[in-house]
Amino acid sequence: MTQPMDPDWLVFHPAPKKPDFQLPPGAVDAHCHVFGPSPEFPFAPERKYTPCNAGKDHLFALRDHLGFARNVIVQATCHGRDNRAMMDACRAAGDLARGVASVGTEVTDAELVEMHEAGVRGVRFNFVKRLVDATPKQVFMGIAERIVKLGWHIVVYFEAADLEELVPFLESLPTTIVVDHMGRPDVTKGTSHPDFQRFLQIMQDNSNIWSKVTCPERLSAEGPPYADVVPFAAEVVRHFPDRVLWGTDWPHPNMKSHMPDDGALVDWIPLIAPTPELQHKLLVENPMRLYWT
Ligand code: 0GY
Repeated sequence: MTQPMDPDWLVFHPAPKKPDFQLPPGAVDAHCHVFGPSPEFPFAPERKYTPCNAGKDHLFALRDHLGFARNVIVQATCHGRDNRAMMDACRAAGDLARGVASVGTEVTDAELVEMHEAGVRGVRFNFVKRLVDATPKQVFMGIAERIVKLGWHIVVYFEAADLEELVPFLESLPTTIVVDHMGRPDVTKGTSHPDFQRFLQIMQDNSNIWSKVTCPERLSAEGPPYADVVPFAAEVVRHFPDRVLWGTDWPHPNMKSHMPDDGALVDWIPLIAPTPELQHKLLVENPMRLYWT
């Protein structure tokens, strides 16, 4: 049965602009999702939101329109630990997509191998309370110990306020860690605020921690063109050019203020990575190293 989307759900932009910024050949959109389509891929009973359908065909059309070569498809919480829609999209894309899964302790080794064959190269540990029920850290640690054998990494999503409490856990994880959206800084506080400085220091202290410099539309207090987020992302790119990733976050779950134009988001990239060398690392070298080797 088709599941109707939440009444306040904002649907992805129907006709994004062609970006003015020309992406380098081989650029990777390293953070995006698929939603369903349901009923083929139903949303999970435990989900905290019901989105619109946003399937692989739309995603691939957007990839081509914006000028990306590849996608990294991150399992969205509306699908819980049912990774079928994400894996189906990865398989359909052939070598042009990789995936990040959500798994629980019930996952079998055979299922992990099947995911790897579909293109999965990481798991996501989500600590954002509005998106998921809490998972004990020892459960995450048990999963980490299993996926490390496949050469996978761990994507972590948390709110800035939770970083301090999470540091010992993050520092104990046995593989590469990728932090979603710079740990969601409060951009109204400025880059010199201790919270953001702590985040930079943690990256400085742990060479296995990467950051996605993503989601200006989510972090901005001002709205488009997201100038208030530029100093944060630019600082992370400047300090850690070999450990940053960029993605559209299409189809932009849970945006309430507005729906971004994905082409305008691409035009934001040269503001945070001002040289061709930084752009190449951010968009090609780094994601290729993490997902395609
Ligand atoms: C994002 C952000 C969000 C949602 C999810 O999996 C998800 O449901 O990631 C959010 O609501 O902040 O990265 O897409």
